[in-house]
Amino acid sequence: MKEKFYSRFAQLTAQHELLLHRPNQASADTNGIVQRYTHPVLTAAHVPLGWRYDLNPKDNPYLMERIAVNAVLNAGAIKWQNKYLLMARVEGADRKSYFAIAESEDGVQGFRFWDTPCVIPETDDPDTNVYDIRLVAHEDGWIYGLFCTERRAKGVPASDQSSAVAQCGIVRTHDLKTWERLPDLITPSPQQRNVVLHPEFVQGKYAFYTRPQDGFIDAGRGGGIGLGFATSMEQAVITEELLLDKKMYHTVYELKNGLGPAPIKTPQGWLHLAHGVRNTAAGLRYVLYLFMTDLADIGKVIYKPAGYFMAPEGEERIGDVSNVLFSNGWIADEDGRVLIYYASSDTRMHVAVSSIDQLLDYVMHTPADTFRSAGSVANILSLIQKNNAQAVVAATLYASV
Ligand code: M1P
Repeated sequence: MKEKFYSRFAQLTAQHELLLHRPNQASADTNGIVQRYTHPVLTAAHVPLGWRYDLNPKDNPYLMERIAVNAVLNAGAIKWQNKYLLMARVEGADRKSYFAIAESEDGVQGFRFWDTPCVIPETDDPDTNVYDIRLVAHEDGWIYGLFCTERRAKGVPASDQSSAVAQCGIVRTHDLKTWERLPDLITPSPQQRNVVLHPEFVQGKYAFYTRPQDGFIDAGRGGGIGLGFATSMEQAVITEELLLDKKMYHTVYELKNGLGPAPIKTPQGWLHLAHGVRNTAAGLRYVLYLFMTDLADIGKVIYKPAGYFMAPEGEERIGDVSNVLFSNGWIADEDGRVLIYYASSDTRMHVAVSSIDQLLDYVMHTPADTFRSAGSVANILSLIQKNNAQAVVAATLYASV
C-alpha cells in the first residue's frame, strides 16, 4: 500500500512541477491591440499539493484529494519587489472562495503560489464568501485590497437559501502578508460589487469607483459604474454616487457593467478596463471594454470605443460559468508593456499583453458607438473612403518612382 502511495505521490509531484514550469508562448495571431498567450497562467491544478492532499501515508493511504479546488479566477495584480503577483480568487469544491498570491518572474509564465493562502480577518459580521479583489498601491502609502464580501440576506425565510447581500470589504497591507481589515465601505446602494479604489487623492479625498445594484445578480436601477468620495479609509462612507459609465440599450454593457482593475494614469487620461454584460438566449455574456477619463476631472469619460476590446475565444468560452471574460488585475510595466490578467468562464486565469501606446491608440482612434446600425455602416464607409483615397495616393507615388 505504501509503495502505491509513494509512486502516486511521485507522479503527482512530477505532473505539478511540469505544469508550473510549462513555457508560455505568445499566440500565433494578434489583432494589433493585444497579444494573447497559449496557456492559462493559473488554474486549479496550480494550487500546491500540500493544500489539497494529506501527505501522510498512514492517514491518507489512497492519497485522496481531501480539500479539492474548483477554480482559480478573478485575480487582482500588482508588481511588487520586481515580481509579478496575482492575488487570485481560489474557489474550493465547497464553493467558498479565498485569496492566495502566486508569483512569477516575467508575468506570463511560471506562476507559483506562495506557501499559504492569505488570511483575511473578518469583521463582527463574518463574510460567507469573499472574492474578486482589486489591489491598489495608493499614494497614501498603503496597498489596499477592495473585494466583494457576501453574506446571507437578513430576514429572508428558510425556504429562500439564495438571497444574498454583496458589499465592498476593505483590507490594507504594507507587505502583502499581513492584512488589516477595515470596516466595509458604506454607500447609498443596497448592494455593491466591483468597487475599485482610485490610486490618487482627489481634492484630498479617497475616490471609489462603485457599481450600485438593487439585487444580488440584477443591477436593477443601478445604472452602471459609479464614482463616489470618502474622507477616510478607516471608516469609508460615500454619501453620493455619480454615474460615470451608464449601462445602455443594445450595447455590450446593456444589462450591467463593472470596473475591472484600478485605472492606469497616462499623459492623455486615465485608462479604464471594465466588463460589460448582456443577456442572450444562451445566458449572460461578459466581455471586456476600455474607456478613458479626464486627468483633471475623473468623472468625465473622454474616449470610449464602440463594443468590446476582448471577448471569450476558443476554450475561454467554456467553464463553470461559460461565455465570461472578467478582469480585475493589470500591471503597467516600466517598459511600457501592459499585462492584462483575465479569467475565462469563471474557471482559469490568462494573460494578454499590450502596451500603453497600443491601448491609447486603440482608445483614442477606434470609432465610438453610434448606437444605430446605420451609424456603424457610416463608420465603415468613411474608413473605406479613407483607404481608397490612400490607395490613389499610393498608386501615384508608386507610378512616379
Ligand atoms: O459570473 C461572472 C461574474 O459575475 C459577477 O460579476 P458581476 O457582479 O459584474 O455580474 C461576479 O460574481 C464575478 O465574480 C463573476 O466572475
